[in-house]
Amino acid sequence: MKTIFSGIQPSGTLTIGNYLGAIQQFVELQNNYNCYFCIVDEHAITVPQDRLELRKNIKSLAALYIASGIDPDSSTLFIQSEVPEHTQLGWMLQSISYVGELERMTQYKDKSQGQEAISSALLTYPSLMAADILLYNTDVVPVGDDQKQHLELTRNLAQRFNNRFNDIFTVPEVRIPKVGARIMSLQEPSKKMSKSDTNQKGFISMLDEPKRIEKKIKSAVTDSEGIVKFDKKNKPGVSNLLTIYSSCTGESIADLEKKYEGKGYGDFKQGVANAVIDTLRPIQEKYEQLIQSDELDAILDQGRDKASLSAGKTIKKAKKAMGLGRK
Ligand code: AQP
Repeated sequence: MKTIFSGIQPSGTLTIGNYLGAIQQFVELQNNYNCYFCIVDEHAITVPQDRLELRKNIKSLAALYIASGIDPDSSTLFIQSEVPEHTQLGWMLQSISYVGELERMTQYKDKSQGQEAISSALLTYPSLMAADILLYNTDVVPVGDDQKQHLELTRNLAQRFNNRFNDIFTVPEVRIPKVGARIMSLQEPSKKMSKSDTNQKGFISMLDEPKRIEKKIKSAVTDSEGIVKFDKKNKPGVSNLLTIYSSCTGESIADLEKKYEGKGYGDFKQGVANAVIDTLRPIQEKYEQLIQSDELDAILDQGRDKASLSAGKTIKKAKKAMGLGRK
């Protein structure tokens, strides 16, 4: 059975973008792959985090993974900082990463823009991400479109290590969903929807109440044309809403365009809101049960132990290949 690894940062409450771009495909894939799903808290600290908020977000993310349909008995769900091999291999991979290639990452450029003091971890984060993936002999990494460049770097680092030291890492393939790979901000449809966006109206959180979802979608930026048509270049707002609608219901974009032919944006936005609310309702109900139970800690303990077993074997081989330690 092939192996999948994917991680999500506990840098806020997940958005519908994280769900449609990442979690939804994890749920589909989990029966056919050996899956590792990681809460990458060490990535979250590449930008300042409030200690108590971070703790809360870690637990919340674990509950959201499970509430969305991840089965913790067949998949390994764990927290990155509880398996120290991640930072160990991350450091080793930093030693073969070049500053130039790290500086070329668009996420680094975006997140460092306008910052007075940029943490060095923000720059070296892709090497840690490569370590996350390579520790588990990962074959496939399912991610949203925004992570494509980091995945390319991971592949380069794996090949570089294998050529320079010993052939121990599997070079992973990236898997990007056909629809929903990049959900855009509701307020600035040229920008990716992000959970850490300071404009609350730009994203739909997976835990938003139905009324709030409706309000956010109704105030989403569209255009003055009044025609429901997919045209990313000229109608980015409407195209984004069509993508969200289609990813939530499984209806094709062409069918949705037909359904709303001759109707205004009011009807269309109500349809989008209903689709999102119906998608999130069962997840929110399950989430409420889980977040109040002790079950989560037991699941995360079990995940940590399973992940450590595999990570321990890889780090041993990687250290030996590089000549670290005594044997
Ligand atoms: N807008 C999006 N559309 C589709 N997929 C998305 N993903 C993120 N945003 C979208 C996918 O979600 C997974 C987890 O992402 P992450 O939390 O590790 O980091 P991120 O990509 O930086 O996500 P955010 O929400 O934008 O977080 P912040 O605001 O903290 O930077 C990945 O598979 C990603 O592709």
